[in-house]
Amino acid sequence: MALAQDIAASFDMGGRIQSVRPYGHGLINDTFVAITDTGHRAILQRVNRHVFAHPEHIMENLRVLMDHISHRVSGGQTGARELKLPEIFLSRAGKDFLIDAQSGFWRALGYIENTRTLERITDTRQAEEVGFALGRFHALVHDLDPARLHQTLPGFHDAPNYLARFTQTSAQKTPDSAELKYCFAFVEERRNLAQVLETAKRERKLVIRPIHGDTKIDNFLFDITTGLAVSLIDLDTVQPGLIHFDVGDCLRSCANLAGESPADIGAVRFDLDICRAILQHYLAETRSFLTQLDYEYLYDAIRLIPFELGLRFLTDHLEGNHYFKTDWPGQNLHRARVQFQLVADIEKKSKPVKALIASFAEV
Ligand code: GN1
Ligand code: MG
Repeated sequence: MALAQDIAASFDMGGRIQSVRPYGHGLINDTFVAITDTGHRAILQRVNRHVFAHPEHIMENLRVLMDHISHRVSGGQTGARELKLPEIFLSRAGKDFLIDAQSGFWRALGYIENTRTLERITDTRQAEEVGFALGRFHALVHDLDPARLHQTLPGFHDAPNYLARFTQTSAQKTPDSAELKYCFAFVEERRNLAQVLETAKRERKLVIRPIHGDTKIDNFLFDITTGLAVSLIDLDTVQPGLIHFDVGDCLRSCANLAGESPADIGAVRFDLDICRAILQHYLAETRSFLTQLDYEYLYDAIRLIPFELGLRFLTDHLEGNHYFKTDWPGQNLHRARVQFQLVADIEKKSKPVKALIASFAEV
């Protein structure tokens, strides 16, 4: 905390720092909120260097993104509703980040006032807002050349690679609990699923575009007064990818009303009403540039991304929890089971989900 306070004072936030407190529930970076004597708030983050090999690339991407979006807005091409991005505060040395004595990588971003995050979606209007915000984000960046963005996390949604790593790690372990046995068998039955998007990408059926990369519910900001979604934050994983990663990730997070760590795994469901509301409003923003093939791979993405995240949690559990922060020893195994339960429910509902997508594709 003392370090975070020192660091906060080394950024130019337009006032003297009054307090610095831990903030949010991120599983990767260390996040704090700093308040100045002028009443301004800023989000201060130490980026996890074990995850991001080149954190400076995150900041370069953010500049490219902001430049592109402000261009679009000033060009008058967007509708009246705008999506806000956090401003970047410069360090007192005039840079977008600073490195502390232990090589820690810090950056400070503007806090978007009068907003809140939702722990879970409680009505379809919020789901419509999520769909709008993700769709608008994709619409704003779809004409940005993805080659202008760094790969901040190479292979971030490379499911075959996650599967290969799981296979290697699990080969050295005997599943010694009913939970592990269940998870191992669950993965075995779905080995073929892992390659579906990577194959489509290789065969050029799907297009590489700039994506957000981490579209869970926690990263959507809602205006406290109006309830409208006004921002999509946590832009560390903005990089070239498939919009399918974002849509799949958004639905696996938002349509699972039990959340990522429920006490009762049996309560995990894929909610069709939430799915419908998100997709409808997402597609209203993106249909002008999506292709027929994009629609054809949406169901696969919705099924794949929770499977991929389950694999990531499970592998991290087996490897000693070096990647995802945990509060208790079996948490990553528990998280994996939650994602697999969600996959199973999506599979059970494959008919209505596919019908929904088909109905939107025809409009
Ligand atoms: C991580 O950045 P954070 O903690 O919100 C992870 C995502 C997972 C998510 C699951 C860089 O997100 O991929 O979907 O946890 N981010 C990274 O909660 O690995
Ligand atoms: Mg993130």
